[in-house]
Amino acid sequence: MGMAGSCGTSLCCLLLGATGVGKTLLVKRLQKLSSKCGAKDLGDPPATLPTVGTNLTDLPIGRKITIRELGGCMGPIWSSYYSDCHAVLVSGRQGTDWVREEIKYMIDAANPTQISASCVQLLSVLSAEQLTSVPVLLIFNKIDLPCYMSLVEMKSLFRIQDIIACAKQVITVVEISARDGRGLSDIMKWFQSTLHD
Ligand SMILES: Nc1nc2c(ncn2[C@@H]2O[C@H](COP(=O)(O)OP(=O)(O)O)[C@@H](O)[C@H]2O)c(=O)[nH]1
Ligand SMILES: [Mg+2]
Repeated sequence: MGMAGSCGTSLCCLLLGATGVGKTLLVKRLQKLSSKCGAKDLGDPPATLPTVGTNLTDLPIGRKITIRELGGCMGPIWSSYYSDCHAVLVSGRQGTDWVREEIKYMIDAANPTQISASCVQLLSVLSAEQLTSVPVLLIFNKIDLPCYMSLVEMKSLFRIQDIIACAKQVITVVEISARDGRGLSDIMKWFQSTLHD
């Protein structure tokens, strides 16, 4: 069971990703969408504070789902939450900062040891033994921001297709904006089809 007790009877999902990619805002949006009133109008994005440590949120989607947000700085201990995990959401942002950072790493990657930290983190998640049969949702957030690289180009830079082909998990990719709400319904559908039982 490990850390399992922390989720009680609900299904544990881990939400992983670097600081600032929009994990907390995404969780707040999903919470609003899954609440009884269904919130057709999301309204202005609520303010988020940088998450210190970890953050637990319950979503009443069919069976109760508990999302545990773990930021990039927690990377070294992500694996202590892998046991009893039912799904993993890995988020990255499609916005300019992230792309710039990744391009920088990628271009510097004439030196093969300099692959981007987030790519390495993703690969380490996918190769974790406890997660071999856990469904994975790969989230590209902030599609509302201007981006000088198309998603197609970015996916090929990250070799997303190779990663999906080599991984043991079923990986679904979604493009979203936690700010304007695009793609959030795809995440809800993913939860419903992945975590029904
Ligand atoms: N433009 C835009 N900004 C976003 C989006 N998602 C989150 N943000 C902003 O990014 C910042 C960091 O978000 P937060 O949820 O705290 O990131 P976290 O560190 O991953 O939890 C906040 O200012 C959010 O309002 C998005 O889809 N589009
Ligand atoms: Mg946060």
